[in-house]
Amino acid sequence: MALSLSGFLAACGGGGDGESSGDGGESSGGGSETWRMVTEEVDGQVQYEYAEEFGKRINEKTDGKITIEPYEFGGLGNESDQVEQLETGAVEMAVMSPGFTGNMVKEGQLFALHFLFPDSVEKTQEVLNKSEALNKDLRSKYEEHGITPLAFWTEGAMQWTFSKKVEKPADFEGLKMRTQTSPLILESYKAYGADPQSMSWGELYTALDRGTVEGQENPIFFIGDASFHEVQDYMTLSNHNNYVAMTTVNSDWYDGLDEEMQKTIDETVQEMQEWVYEEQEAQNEEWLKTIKEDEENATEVIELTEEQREAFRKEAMGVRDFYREEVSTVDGEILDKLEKEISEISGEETGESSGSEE
Ligand code: 6CS
Repeated sequence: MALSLSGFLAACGGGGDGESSGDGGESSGGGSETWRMVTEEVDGQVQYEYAEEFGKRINEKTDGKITIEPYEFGGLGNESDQVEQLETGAVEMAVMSPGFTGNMVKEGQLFALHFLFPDSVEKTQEVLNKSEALNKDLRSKYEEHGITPLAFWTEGAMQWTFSKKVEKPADFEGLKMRTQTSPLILESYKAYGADPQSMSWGELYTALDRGTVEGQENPIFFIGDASFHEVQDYMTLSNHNNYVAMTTVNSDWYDGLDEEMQKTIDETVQEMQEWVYEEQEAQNEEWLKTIKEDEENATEVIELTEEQREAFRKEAMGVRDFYREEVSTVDGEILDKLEKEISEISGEETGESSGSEE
């Protein structure tokens, strides 16, 4: 995966089509505009498909006035570069993972907490749609950095892959685990005794192949599409967390749009919540089948029992205290509120054994 800075510079130079971008909604070329939307994934994967579908809908609703140019991962740099591009307004929109913004928005690291969201992906999406803690309180924390998350959505339950069998916390002892960059993700793996290190996913296939790292977490579609299963012998179905992505915009750019345009964007973002839920579900189901049937790159798929998951849950709970005491800048207030909302929606106490709802 070549990370092309020249692509980014070319895009900043106007993308070669003379159309406007990042100028607070002003247009050129007969009233037409192009907005750039960076994603952390490549063609065919959920985030990129999202950007294409979102662009199609916006283009139709604006009678062709607005064109959205989706960028694949690598087109404008790596995940951390993309955060910076949105923050500075070099791009207008981004699909972004909180796992790469932890050094900037400390509170957003709550997505790193294992066994926080309901076991059911559907209920998790319901929480993401309805939560005031996320859509109001956490949103305003991002806005302090010039980034507005318009929606949070799941890309599916997270699973683990390894070069060795992992079924209990002790199996993590000293295991070199790849994570995204948010520091709390690393803490979550230290709690199991692992030796985590962060890196871009663009380097991950090679790192797994060479044994630089021995394990990683991701939703199944991503494990399959990025071919991580080819260089890993085991996949542990742990459902230890949900992969959450955000539809984000540069705050100044968005605030500078007229009300009608903001409404069109907001409505489309809301419509897309159901669309992307179905997209991730279909991709995750399809890839689980494909990985299981791939005889050339055989992967042993281990489904953890509720008892086995409970052992991980126990070890993970201390990380919530760490978040409240060491990470949060508001004494864990957003997490407390989110936990209440999760309990109301799932009908369960968060953090206690809940049984599988799949
Ligand atoms: O593991 C990662 O870093 C990548 N995983 C997904 C599902 N999307 C993009 C992200 O960068």
